Amino acid sequence: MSLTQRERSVTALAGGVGGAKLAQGLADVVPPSSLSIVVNTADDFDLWGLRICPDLDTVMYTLAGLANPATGWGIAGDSSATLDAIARYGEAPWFQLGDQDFATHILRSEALRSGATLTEVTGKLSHNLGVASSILPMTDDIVSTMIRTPETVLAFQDYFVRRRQVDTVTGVTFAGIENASMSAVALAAIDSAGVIVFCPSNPLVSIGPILSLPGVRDRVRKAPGLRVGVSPIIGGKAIKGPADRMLESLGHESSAYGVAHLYADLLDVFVIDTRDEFDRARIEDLGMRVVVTDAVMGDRGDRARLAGEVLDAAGMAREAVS
Ligand code: FO1
Repeated sequence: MSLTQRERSVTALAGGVGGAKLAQGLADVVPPSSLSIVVNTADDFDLWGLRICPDLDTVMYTLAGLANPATGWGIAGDSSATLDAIARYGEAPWFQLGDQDFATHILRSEALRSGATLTEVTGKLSHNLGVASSILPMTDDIVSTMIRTPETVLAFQDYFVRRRQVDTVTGVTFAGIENASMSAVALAAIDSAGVIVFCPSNPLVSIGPILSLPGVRDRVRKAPGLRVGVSPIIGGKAIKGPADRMLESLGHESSAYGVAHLYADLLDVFVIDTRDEFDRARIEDLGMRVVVTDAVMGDRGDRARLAGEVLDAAGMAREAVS
């Protein structure tokens, strides 16, 4: 990869643990002033008067080197005295919030109540944790993912955490999206990026809300940067979470191809795992280049390696079109 390519600014679209892992890899190979991560906020919800932003916090803790390696979310070594005390009052502690994690929610909620935007609060919190790249909430408005099942409609974390993703998903909607707008800084990050990276996040409930904000899909499609996606599905299975079952129950293929198909109008390059190489031609027929590599991210070295390959792929694609 040429130096000029690497020096170009990179904007990643991310949500969930897979997104945070690649974001950390990118942070290891891209100068912080050149890296923005636009994060899904449609998983956010209120609990005990606090605003909880799981995807923002997962990215923030991961980039700060604080994330719990066992779960990918929460803070490593965090204790649960507060949650235990809440349970003593008879409240069911269905959502695991550690004591240190509570500090984030308390300070964020207070700042939001005082009139700060989520973008401002996230900037301050991540700066204080030593994160130099820009973590940008997709919007400062409230958008909430709703999951339709054969029986009912569930708020996202009721489906995801409280009910452990046991329900068949028959529909996904984003309440509030029509009146929401992408923040000005996130829009600018998309418009100015040399490379836009679609992290290996759930395409339906992590990247889906970002692209569903009014005008954003079109904006990404017309952005001057190269668009590179990384498949969150390997060998037909989600690396983590319910993306594979969700894809199927919503009528898509649970495969790298199925994800590429959802992004067919957007991507210049799609990065897939070696196990999916057999599908290369079918994905290329969707109109994108395919790069085959080891797409599983274990340790930090793996994340940086994959991030480097994503940027290399963008360089290759640009050379191919120029
Ligand atoms: N995920 C779980 O599966 N169970 C939890 O109890 C849980 C708590 C939690 C607390 C803070 C946080 O930032 C994330 C947390 N997550 C938990 C992860 C989160 O629900 C999901 O990773 C995302 O919303 C899906 O992208």
